[in-house]
Amino acid sequence: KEQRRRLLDVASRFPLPSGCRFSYGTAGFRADGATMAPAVCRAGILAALRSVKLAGAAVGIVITASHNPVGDNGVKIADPDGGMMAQHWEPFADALANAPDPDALLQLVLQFVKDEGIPLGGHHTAQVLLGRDTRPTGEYLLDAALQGINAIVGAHAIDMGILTTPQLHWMVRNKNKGIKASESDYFTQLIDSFRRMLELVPKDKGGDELAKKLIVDGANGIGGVKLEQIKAELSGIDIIVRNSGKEGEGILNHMCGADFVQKERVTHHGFSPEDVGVRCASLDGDADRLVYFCVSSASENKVDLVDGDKILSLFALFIREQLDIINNSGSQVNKSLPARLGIVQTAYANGASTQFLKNLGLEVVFTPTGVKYLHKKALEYDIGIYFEANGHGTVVFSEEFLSQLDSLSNELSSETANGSAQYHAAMRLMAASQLINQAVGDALSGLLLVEAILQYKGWSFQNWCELYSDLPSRQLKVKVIDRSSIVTTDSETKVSQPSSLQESIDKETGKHQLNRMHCNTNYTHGRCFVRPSGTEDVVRVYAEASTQVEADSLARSVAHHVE
Ligand code: NG1
Ligand code: ZN
Repeated sequence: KEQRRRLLDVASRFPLPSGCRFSYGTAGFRADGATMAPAVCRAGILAALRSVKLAGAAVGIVITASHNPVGDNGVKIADPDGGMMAQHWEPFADALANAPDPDALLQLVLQFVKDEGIPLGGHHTAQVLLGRDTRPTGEYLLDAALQGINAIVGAHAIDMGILTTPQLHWMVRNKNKGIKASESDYFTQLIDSFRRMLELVPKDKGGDELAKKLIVDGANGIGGVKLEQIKAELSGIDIIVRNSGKEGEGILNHMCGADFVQKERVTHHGFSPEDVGVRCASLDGDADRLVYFCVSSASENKVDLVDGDKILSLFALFIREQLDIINNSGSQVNKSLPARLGIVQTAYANGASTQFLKNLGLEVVFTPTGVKYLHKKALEYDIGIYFEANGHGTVVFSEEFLSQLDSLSNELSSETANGSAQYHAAMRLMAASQLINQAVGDALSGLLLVEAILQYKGWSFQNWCELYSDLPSRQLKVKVIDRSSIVTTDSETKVSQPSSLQESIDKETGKHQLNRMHCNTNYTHGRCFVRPSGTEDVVRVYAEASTQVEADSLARSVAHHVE
């Protein structure tokens, strides 16, 4: 009775405006922040139910719209392992968000509780951790989420404050593992593991002063704020934060941030000719995306970009190198550590990166767009590295591998080998596994791992950038009446419906050959695919060809077929 009353009550407090339709897309619900309260409240109900279902394990809610404009907002749910909410709950999430009135909402919940066997009504408990980014609608939406959570009897909400998205995911994960989970624990882990990584840099490497200077574009979001808090404790790099979100610095994600520089390839607001040649990193509004760039020409404000694919390539090289040292060092200690290393990309990965990774003999697999797919795939390996081209990604280590690594390090340290290359390599992998966020892609932890690896290799930004050259590519957005009429298959690389569209794409693609310079890829024609976005009301078109002119024209002609 009490439960029913609470649900009816909360639903009547947040009526659904007519004409609103929410869909739990690539990364939860997103819309204009001012219209989001009903969906966020219902996400609160959903998160509490999820926790009840999972025997009271902590579940997370993040209120953010990531790289999208400041007026937008969104909400997504993190499962107890710190990853995205299990996908089989998404249809219920959609139905709940769109329930037209309190009665319909109550009936939906009761039916779902029954179908899923959620022990509601018993002596259950539930806990939900909440985090939000710096958007002005964040506080108001947080309140809507709290009301939703409190509508479930026995549910307990814990507001963790203003955080980066990956911080909240990390906290949920740690809380459920019964290990330290506060923000200061998060910072301590980053700072300590980064220091250990630097201690393991070979003595002949350590760079000059320029190599230590790093300018970080914080997208006027939360990432810059957090970095400012810890940068003094990060010895070994000299971080300058621009677009830090402070009063007067600019608007969230506007002409700045990882999405902007990755798509536009020009310098941000806040950068000047004086920055030519300096290594720069760019975060997105909630600091789960990271790309690097270098202002290459002051006059044309052009940049050299290192995107998620190249960050992934750097991580893959580093990890492979450490595994090789451990397994083939030929040192006096003959211990090995078998490890399945897997690379996970999406169709948006630049073809040159895929070829580079395959040439290294690495196993590369593809999933549809969205971290929920990439992360899950990466977990199938001992070490799984995944990145989206836009800069969202991480490295995940299996528990089993980590425990083998731990015992190997112990053995090596107790023998005469504690100064050996093998021991150092094992320690580097251990430190990297603690530095890089195991729950989700995290720009802050990714940035520190990049910096440590560049120092380890003694590499400049240019050395890294020149690992391979990106194929020219173009991404376009097309507005259509109903984007769901386009259905894709084969990890989104082919359109299955309408079938005539794929025929047109094939025809256009055939016209654009890759010239010989790029023929070391495994295809010689251009590449193009389209898919409906899961976060915006658009269809995305992606094209690659041998020149920028051709990539642009391929994308444009396919966009015409989509319209
Ligand atoms: P959609 O809108 O489904 O393409 C975008 C990004 C994803 C992911 C999500 C979540 C591209 C092409 N797509 O998804 O990679 O980051 O947003 O923020 O970059
Ligand atoms: Zn983001």
